[in-house]
Amino acid sequence: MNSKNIWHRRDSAITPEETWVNRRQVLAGLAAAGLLPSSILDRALPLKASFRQDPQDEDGPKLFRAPEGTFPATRNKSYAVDERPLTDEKAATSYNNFYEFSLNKRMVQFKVNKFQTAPWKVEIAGLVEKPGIADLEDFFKHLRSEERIYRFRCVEAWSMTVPWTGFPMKKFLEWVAPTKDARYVQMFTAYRPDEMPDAVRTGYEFPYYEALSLAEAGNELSLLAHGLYGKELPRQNGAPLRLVTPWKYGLKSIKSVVKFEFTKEKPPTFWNNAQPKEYSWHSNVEPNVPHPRWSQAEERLIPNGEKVKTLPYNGYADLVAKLYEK
Ligand SMILES: Nc1nc2c(c(=O)[nH]1)N[C@H]1C(S)=C(S)[C@@H](COP(=O)(O)O)O[C@H]1N2
Ligand SMILES: [Mo]
Repeated sequence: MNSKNIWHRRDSAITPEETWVNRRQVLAGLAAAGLLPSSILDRALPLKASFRQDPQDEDGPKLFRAPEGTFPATRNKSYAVDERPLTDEKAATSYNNFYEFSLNKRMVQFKVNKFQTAPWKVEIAGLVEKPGIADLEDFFKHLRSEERIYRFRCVEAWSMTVPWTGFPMKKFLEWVAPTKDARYVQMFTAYRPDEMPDAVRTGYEFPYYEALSLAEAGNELSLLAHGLYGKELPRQNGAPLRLVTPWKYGLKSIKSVVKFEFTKEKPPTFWNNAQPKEYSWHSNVEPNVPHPRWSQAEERLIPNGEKVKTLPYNGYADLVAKLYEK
């Protein structure tokens, strides 16, 4: 175990996704903003400070609060992780990929401070019986929350083990009822450049978008999460509603979702569109399929950097392998 491994490494070394962007644009953007290199930032951050934002903070923008009585949700014991410890809450909420806010994982938690998550509306569109615009509160009226502990594996070969609270996506599908022609669901993240410091200047084309086949979305593992560690999701983790598909690389787990669109044709997805040779449409966790620039056989547990073997489908083969049998 090497405790220095994660926190003292240059973020650029573990953020391969960033390298495809026009580097000049990125660097110009950072220089314009007066930012220091990430290695210096890492050391400058107050490691012992409290990283959570208080959802009741009166001074900041309005934040979504789950209805009274939502937490603690019943823990679904079918989804536990026995072979490794739960990731420390502070680590899971202070080491984030959310490029609209910052390409620096340690900075996302601070750069979300202008992001308003209440009121939150969600558009349901396309090939569906109940199209329209729902208030996020409506989800809580129609769907029951539960807590599940999942492995979470980023394509960059680090991983966490975290307790999500959310709605099984299968129940969401039953509620909105895709028509018989629908085969996919595409999802979109909110796009608010005024509240998202890196949404424009880094050269990525936001909003972020992802998609699942309906068979994947209806699999028992797919979760629409609104909570983490028994509280509302912090904004850096995708408040107020984000997807979690634990057998896929983290990039599929789209954050801060504002739209679900049901389609017949296979929709494009953000990373597959940007770098098709590096990120497949499915992005399932496949330890035997190396990324073009690194191995996927092992992963580093956050925060201590302990190396463990990556499991096929991230340890969920018994539940999802059948989706991909030819
Ligand atoms: N909108 C949006 N969703 C996103 C991302 C992003 O940059 N923007 N990053 C993805 C990646 S690469 C990962 S690993 C996870 C990280 O989730 P976490 O910060 O809650 O651990 O969010 C995913 N969802
Ligand atoms: Mo990721």
